[in-house]
Amino acid sequence: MNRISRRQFGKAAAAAAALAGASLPKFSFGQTPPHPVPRTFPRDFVWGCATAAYQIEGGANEGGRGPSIWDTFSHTPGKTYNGDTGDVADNSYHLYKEDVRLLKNLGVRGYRMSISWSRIFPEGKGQPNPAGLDYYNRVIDELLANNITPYITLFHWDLPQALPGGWQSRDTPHAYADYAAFIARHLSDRVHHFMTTNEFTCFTDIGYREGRFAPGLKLPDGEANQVRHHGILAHGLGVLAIRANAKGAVQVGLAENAKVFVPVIEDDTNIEAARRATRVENAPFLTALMEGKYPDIYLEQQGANAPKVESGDMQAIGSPLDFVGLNIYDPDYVRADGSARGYIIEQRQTSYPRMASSWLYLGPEALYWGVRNVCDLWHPKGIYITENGCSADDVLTPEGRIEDTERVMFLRNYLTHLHRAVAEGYPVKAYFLWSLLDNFEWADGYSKRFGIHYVDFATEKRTPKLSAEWYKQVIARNAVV
Ligand code: PNW
Repeated sequence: MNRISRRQFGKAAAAAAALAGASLPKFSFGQTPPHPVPRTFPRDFVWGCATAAYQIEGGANEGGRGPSIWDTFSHTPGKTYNGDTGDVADNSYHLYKEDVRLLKNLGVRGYRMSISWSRIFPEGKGQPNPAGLDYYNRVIDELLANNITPYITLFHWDLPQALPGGWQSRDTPHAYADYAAFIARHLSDRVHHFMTTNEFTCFTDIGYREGRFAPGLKLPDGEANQVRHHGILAHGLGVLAIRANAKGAVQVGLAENAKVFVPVIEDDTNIEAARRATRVENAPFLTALMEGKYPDIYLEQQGANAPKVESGDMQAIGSPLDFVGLNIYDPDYVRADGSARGYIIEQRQTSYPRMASSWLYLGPEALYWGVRNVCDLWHPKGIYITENGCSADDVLTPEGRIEDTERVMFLRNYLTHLHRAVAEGYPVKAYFLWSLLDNFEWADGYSKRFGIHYVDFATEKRTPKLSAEWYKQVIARNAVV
C-alpha cells in the first residue's frame, strides 16, 4: 500500500495545512503524529499479537518432540478439514526469526505464544527434553533482543498423547503442575508473564463432550463435567507451581473465552441481567476460578453429574490471579425478564452477520461488555485481551496484496469499544491480536485465515495484509485509527 497511500496522505495533509495556514506537519506513516489523536490508549498499554504452538510451529517430529493429542486427532481421517495437520503449519520451528522480524516491523511490545508441553516432556512427565527447552530459549532470546516481551501460555490444547486418560485422569492436572514448575524454573529469569491455560471449553467440552476437537470423545455429562474439573484444577495447581518456582516477580493469569453478554438496552435492569448471565453461564470455568467454588446453580443443575471435588481443589482453583486474560470474539445479547434467573439470551436471526468462520458472529460491543461484566463482578487486578481478531476469505491480488478491509472494519470497531472500557477506567493493560499469521485453525485446518500476515502454505512465504499496515498505525499512534 505504501507508495500510493503515502502520496495520497501527503496530499491530504498538505491541503489541511494550507487550510489551517500552518506549515506542513512532519509526519508520514510509521511515525507518531504531532497532534493528539482521539481514542488514545494509556501510555503503558501493551499492543501485541498472539499465536499458539501447534498452530504455527510445525517441526512435529523434530528436536525430540513427543506427539500430542492434536497430532493423533489431525492424522485421524475425517477429523479436520481436508485432513490438514500441524506437521508443518507455518514452519515457525525454523522460521521464528522471520516471525520476530514481522513483530518488530509492527512495533508490538508484547507477543503471546504458547509452549508445546510435549516438546519439553515428550512423555508428558518424567524426563525433560533439553532440545525442546533450547528451542524456546532461542525464541525468547530473539524476542528480548528485539525489545518484545514474551507472554507465555503453558497449555494451548496440545496435550501430550502419552498421558494415560488425558484430561479424564486426575493425574493429568498434577503432571501439568510439574511441567509448569519446570517452565517457571527455566524461563522465569527472562519471562515474567504466564498464562496457565487457554479456553477451558475448547479443550474440555469440545474435545471430550462434543468430539469436534482432540481427543474427539463424546462422553456423558458426568464424565465430561469431571474433565472440566480437571482442566480448572490444572490451572489452579499451575498458578501455585509457577509462583513457587519463579526466579523473581511474575504475573500469572490465564486466557479464557468467557461468554460475553451484551445488554440489548443499556439501562440498569438489562445491565444487571448481563452481569447475572456472565456469572451463571461461565459457572464451571471463570466463575469457579474467581469465586473459589462452583456456584450453587451449577451444582443444582448438574445434580448427580456434578464433578467430584477433593479437599483442597477449590482453594487451588480459586488462587488469586495477577490478571484475567479474555479471548473475545462474539457476544450474546441478553435482556432482563421476570424469571428466577433474571435474564433471557436472545436468539440470533439467520441474517445476523458473521465472519468467515461460521461461529464468529460480529459484535464489537463484546470487547466493552466482556471487560465490564468481568470487572463489575469480580474486580480483577488487571485485564488482558489475550485474543481478538477474525477470519476472512483472504486472497492475494495479482499485485501481491491482500485487501482485507473487512478485517480492518472488524478490528477498528472492536477496538473502539475496548477504548470505551479504558476511558471508563476499567484496568485493561494489553491487547493481543489473533493472529500474527494465518495458521492451522484446528478442525478447520488451513481453510480459515485469521492472520494479519498472509501465509502461502506451499512456500511458507509471509505477506503483510492491509490489516497489518493498519495495526502498525494503531500501535504507532497508540490510538484507534
Ligand atoms: C480460539 N468457537 O479458538 C483459540 O484460542 C485459537 O487457538 C483459535 O485459533 C482462535 O480462537 C480462532 O478460532 C476458538 O467455535 C475456536 O466458538 C472455536 C471457537 C472459539 C474459539
